[in-house]
Amino acid sequence: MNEVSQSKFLSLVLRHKPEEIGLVLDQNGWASIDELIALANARGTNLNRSQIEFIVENSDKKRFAISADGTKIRANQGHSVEIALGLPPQTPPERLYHGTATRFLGSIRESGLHSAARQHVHLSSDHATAEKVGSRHGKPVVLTVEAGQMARDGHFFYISENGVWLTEAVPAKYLN
Ligand code: HQG
Repeated sequence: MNEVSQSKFLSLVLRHKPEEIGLVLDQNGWASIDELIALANARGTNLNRSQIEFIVENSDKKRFAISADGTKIRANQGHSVEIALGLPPQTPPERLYHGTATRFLGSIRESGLHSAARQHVHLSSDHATAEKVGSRHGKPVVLTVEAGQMARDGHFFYISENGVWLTEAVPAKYLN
């Protein structure tokens, strides 16, 4: 398995389906690295400690983090499994961006942004990143989110360890 497939495998088991290999995440999303390697190897997925460290350090989006004591790993964001990242609420910049596909616009105008299968709506502080995220779904369009106003109105924002802004949902009135 190459580095990209290994990274996708880590996303699958650390964000969405740990049960697929029998892995258990703690309430903050951490998994034991030794256990992860043993379970992966047991089902024929080649993965070792140095490959994991390479992905954590070099993945383009810094998707994963290793705990301070070096024994555990978790995904920084993107979860569909219910875990608490334990991030403190942060004051967002006045505007944040969300990239989506043009075909979703009608529904988004009606019901705002919801997190679909994930735990949070993902927002970027820059337009270019949002455009890239949107193009994963089709013809991209970038929506501006009035994040400052949302925060003043009592909505919470968090920033993941890899710099993605997260919030539970964005009501349509804050979108441009
Ligand atoms: C859309 C990647 C219809 C939403 C990226 C999005 C990101 C609606 C899709 C991270 C809607 C969900 C997350 C509504 C939202 N009606 N469609 N009311 N509200 N949507 O993949 O933000 O490479 O769950 O616009 O970089 O695209 O995996 O979210 O198009 O940070 O690390 O529903 O995934 O990171 O799609 O991407 P997703 P996303 P990784």
